[in-house]
Amino acid sequence: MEKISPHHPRAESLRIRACLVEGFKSGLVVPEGLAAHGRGEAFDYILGERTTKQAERAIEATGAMLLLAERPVISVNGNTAALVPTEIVQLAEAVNAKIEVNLFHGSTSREVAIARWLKKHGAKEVLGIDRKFSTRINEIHSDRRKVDRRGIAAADVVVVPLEDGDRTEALKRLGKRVIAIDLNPMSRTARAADVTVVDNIIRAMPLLIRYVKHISRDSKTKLHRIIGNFDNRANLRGTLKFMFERLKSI
Ligand code: PTJ
Repeated sequence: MEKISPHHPRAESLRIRACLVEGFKSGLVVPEGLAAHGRGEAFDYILGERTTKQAERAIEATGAMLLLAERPVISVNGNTAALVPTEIVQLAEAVNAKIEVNLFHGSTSREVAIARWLKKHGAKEVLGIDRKFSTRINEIHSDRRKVDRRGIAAADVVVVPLEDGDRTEALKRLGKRVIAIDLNPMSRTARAADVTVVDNIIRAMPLLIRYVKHISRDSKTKLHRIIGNFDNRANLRGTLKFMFERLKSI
């Protein structure tokens, strides 16, 4: 990876970009993933590249929902795999979730490369690869319709980081609870999800793992209360207001 001076004023942003470029070169990320990252960066810039109060609230609700879930699944695409492989594995272990590769731009070789990469980072099992367990969700109108019988097809809660719009709505129609991580609070995914974490996945994942550890011994009643007190629409409105105020102050 190209050396980035720690003194560069935008060192962290350059480091994240370099991760994606490496991911692209090694066959994890599609070219469209680089464009998607650029869109995310623009929103992150408006957020001040910080985790907002609203994002923290959504992260807490995410932790509670995952701990209460019976069959939670973390869906992984190219960008997510390139940016936070270790954290995906740690979160899955902390909440006993399955990890499934699910791609918008479907490709067997990329699925295999992503599964291999996640295993290199400690994942014991990665679903979405073995044709034997493959099934379809017809309501989804992209390559993402191909899912694993043991994973997304059977899940009650699905985490969908850096997502395109169509799938969240379809998963909701199938009665699943959906948690999105998306820097764009106006996206269809952000609006359709039960919980939307509007934050850079790079910051959100370590924080989510910390929250999960913090609340993992809480009673089910307390976890249900955290979810009951969380209102995604109000939280998204709060995020938009935060962005608006920040733009005004700039
Ligand atoms: O690997 P694949 O084939 O599954 O494809 C992955 C991409 C990301 C290309 C695909 O899902 C896609 O086209 O997504 P979209 O529709 O561009 O949406 C991606 C969303 O993620 C956008 O709303 C971005 O703002 C957001 N985003 C980008 N980078 C980050 C992010 N959100 C959180 N953290 C980021 N680092």
